[in-house]
Amino acid sequence: MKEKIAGIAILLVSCLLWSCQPSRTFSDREIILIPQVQKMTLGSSSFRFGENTEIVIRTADQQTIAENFSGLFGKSAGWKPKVVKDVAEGSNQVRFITTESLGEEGYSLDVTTRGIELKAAKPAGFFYAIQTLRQLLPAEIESSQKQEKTEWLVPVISISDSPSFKWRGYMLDVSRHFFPKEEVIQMIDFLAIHKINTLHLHLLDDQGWRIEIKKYPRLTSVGAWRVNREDKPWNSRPKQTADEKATYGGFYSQSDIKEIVSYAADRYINVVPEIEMPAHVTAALAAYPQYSCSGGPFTVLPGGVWPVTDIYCAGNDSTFLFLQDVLSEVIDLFPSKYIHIGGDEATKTEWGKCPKCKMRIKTEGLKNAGELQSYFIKRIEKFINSKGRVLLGWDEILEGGLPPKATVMSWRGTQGGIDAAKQGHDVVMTPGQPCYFDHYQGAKEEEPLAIGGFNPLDKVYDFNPVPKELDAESAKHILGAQANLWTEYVPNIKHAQYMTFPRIAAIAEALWSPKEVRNYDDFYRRIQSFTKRYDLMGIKYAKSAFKAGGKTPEPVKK
Ligand code: TNX
Repeated sequence: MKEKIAGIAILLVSCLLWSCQPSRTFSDREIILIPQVQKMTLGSSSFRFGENTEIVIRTADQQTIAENFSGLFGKSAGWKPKVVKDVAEGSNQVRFITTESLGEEGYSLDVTTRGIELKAAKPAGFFYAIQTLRQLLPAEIESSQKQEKTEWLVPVISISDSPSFKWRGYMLDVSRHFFPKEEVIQMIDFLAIHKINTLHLHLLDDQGWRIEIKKYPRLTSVGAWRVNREDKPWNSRPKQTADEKATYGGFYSQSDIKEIVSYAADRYINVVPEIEMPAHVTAALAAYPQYSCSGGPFTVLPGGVWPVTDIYCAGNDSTFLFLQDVLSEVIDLFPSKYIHIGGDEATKTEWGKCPKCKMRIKTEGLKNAGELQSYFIKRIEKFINSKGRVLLGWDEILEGGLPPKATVMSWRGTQGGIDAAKQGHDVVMTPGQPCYFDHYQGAKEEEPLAIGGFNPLDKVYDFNPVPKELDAESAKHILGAQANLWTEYVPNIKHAQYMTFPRIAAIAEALWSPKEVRNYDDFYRRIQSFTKRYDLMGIKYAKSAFKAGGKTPEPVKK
């Protein structure tokens, strides 16, 4: 009896202590979420995270999500909420509750003073619930140093949320400049807080081949390296001479790739590999010149050359066998449904001269070199489909007829995407304006040298991936959109971050949040506070985005 009373007393005292902890009520303006959520109702008071807070999960996927979240406290608070399985409901818990009705990526989040409930149907939904919860916590949660003074309060709030588009992408060109595995992994973390779910890696181009292929070791021993002309402007870099060694570059081993893919998967980011063909392949031809029309020799280009006429030979069956071998290894490494085969900017002068290509045009009954490109891509599509995957390509794959099951990435404006959607093909929108993050984001004179163009924050924010020209039926084919960071003018990861942030926040909101909650002025206010997280996470971002109120300056009248 005595023990029972003592037990009840302890319980009462600890309850009292718990509820006596100061809490506070948050105002609307303090809730800084990016991308903005679909619906939220803010209440009064708050929930306090503390050493005894438990995160209650049921499945292995939930456990990974919870452990990663708890790990943030490990650094910034100096303690970690314990992740526990299947314990009885109590106070001071964050509970994961599977709720079938919430779709692929949707979730709800209910915070009371006693505890937090996260509901989702799928692990991705729980992941996004946790990202929102993370943003409700003080920005100091992002710090890697112990924060003595921070109170880990979250407002009492009720949120229900799900994305508008299912493709929320970011492309990193790792060919023009190479970014080591660790830098890509860090970028994945930075993308994930914005609920970006696709990382497209542009793995090869004329200036470097970046992925180990076991059957063709020269692709990386030769193709990953170029002469170092980084001291010269991109478009005036002389080619490698006979007495020079190629020392500048790098590549991902297959084990690096596995690590990147699995790190991304734990953050609900699908990594889409791009294996360019038939053009933008000088690095491959430097290693294996036999797959060109002329036979070479070639060297990996240290900078820009235009046009590049050395492309794969479409008349030679061994080219296709080579590409199938490469794609087989790639497909084994990347679980992605989509395999990107490039297809852009193929200058076909060599095909016009090549006896094998001419023969192919004849035997296949093709009209011209344009149709030969379509033959090339369709033949590769058959192979990709035979492996259970979907071919994705730049909008040039429309020319000469789309492969029957292909998905199109529309980059030369939106027209390619409109045509493809009308033909019943899926589309990812990535028009140069405003999706190219290699373009300027502020006044030229004040920005680091960029390729050109002008895609400021407000233009990115206002992007609607669904063109007016599409009726409701065709509009369903627009999977979403993607920001592309080409890196001719981006020599290191800090510069890549500068070009990416804060514009990625703008596109993330354009792709996630419904029209009703989207408002540029409000976003502009939120993103300025949000940069406190960027600072604490060590993200370099363009402060220049905040000049002129983040609005595109009026063109100067002459
Ligand atoms: C066009 S977009 C390219 C890239 C360049 C980019 C520069 C596309 C499919 N091809 O090779 O890097 O412009 O903005």
